Amino acid sequence: MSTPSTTVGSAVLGGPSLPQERRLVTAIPGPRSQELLERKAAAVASGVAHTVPIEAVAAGGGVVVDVDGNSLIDLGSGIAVTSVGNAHPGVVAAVQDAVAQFTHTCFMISPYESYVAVAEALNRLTPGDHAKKSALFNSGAEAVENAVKIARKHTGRSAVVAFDHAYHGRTNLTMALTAKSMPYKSGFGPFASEVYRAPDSYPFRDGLSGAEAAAKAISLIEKQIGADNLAAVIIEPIQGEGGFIVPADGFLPAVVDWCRANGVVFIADEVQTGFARTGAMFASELFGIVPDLITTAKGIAGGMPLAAVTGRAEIMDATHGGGLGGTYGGNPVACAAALAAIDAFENEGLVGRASEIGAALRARLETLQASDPRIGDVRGHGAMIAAEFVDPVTKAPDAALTAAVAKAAIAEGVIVLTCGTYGNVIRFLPPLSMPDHLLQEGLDVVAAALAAA
Ligand code: PLZ
Repeated sequence: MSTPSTTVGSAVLGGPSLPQERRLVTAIPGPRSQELLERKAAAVASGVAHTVPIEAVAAGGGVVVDVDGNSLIDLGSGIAVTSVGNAHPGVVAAVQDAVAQFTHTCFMISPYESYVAVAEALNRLTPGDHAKKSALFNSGAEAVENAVKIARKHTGRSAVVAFDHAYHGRTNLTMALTAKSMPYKSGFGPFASEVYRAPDSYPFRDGLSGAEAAAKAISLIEKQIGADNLAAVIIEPIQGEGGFIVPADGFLPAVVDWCRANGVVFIADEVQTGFARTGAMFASELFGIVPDLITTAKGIAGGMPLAAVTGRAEIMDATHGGGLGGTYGGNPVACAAALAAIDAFENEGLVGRASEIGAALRARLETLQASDPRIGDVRGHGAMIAAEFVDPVTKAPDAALTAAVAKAAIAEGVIVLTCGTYGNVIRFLPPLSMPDHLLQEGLDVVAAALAAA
């Protein structure tokens, strides 16, 4: 066995001090992980599935360590959450300090400074130099729900447009906004009303320019809904769960221009793309757009649950006092974590690191694609890159191949996630603390899995 884990007693300490190596000492799952998974099957609702069959006990840098002593390369960041690195030392210290001061007062009852400081940071960092305000919540879905509430209050209109391949969450309104039925919506209706779907821009499959795709969407919106009825258009600048779909140049600016001309609130859902992930602080910057409202979560607080809506002050202030809130929204421990994570994003070169990781991922995947026509498309920005697997002749999605490659990679100690409306995309979302050698080793394993599939 190679380098032992950092241990105190029987506990494995996480964070960057973990040995940065892929290490398999048992099959995945090992015997102790298997025991937990049996308890899970007996105690946890079966609707709550899992991708990697392990009991995680520590994580940091570029690895997740399980109870059996296996060290897996993390190419998923817990779905784009631990961008600053798992158990980032600054986040850990901030959480420890905050939790020892107070765990909760409820910001709506007794306000505290860290919430205000997070709002100030978001107002400063999000795209656009207009006056902005923020409100904090617990999850991405809750942020999206509140962005829609705010847009409706501001406009006095009720309709909302979301796009093909969209993912916005699992609550009732956000299920309605989400495009894919299985597994997110099937059997869970009836859904919230006044939600309409427009075609997105999906260059690999629609063959349209950005201007053409925007014209198609806008025509549908005008004919089927009417701008006068429309409160908001919501879109992920790069669609995440839907398949890391990067819209054609010009698509997003044309939609934003139309919204602005028609008094419609443009909401960028940057829950997955936000906070350095795409090689920009926010993906909207990559497309030259300034959203009216922007929803954030995931990467914002290094793994602590926190989410936000940030936007034009006059829109954010349209709501009556007491109209927004929640018991836990902007919890002080989560806010302290966010301030530490934001400090890391700004001062540890993580935007640049995301671009470096992206260049390495893209180069490797494009090399694979050149000799393997089953990789139909390689796309994404920064540390948010994906490969779409297809039938080489018909371009039909190949979900079976995708699942087989992901499963084989996980069995070899590399955490990869799939996505896509057709389940035929492998996405790479490494923590920005991922060392180069582990990134390359992870890609070696994926390449071998593909060759064998
Ligand atoms: N908006 C763009 O990506 C969360 C969820 C995976 P929550 N995506 C991962 C799953 O199967 O539940 C997401 C997102 C975008 C909103 C959300 C919702 O964020 O924090 O999961 O509520």
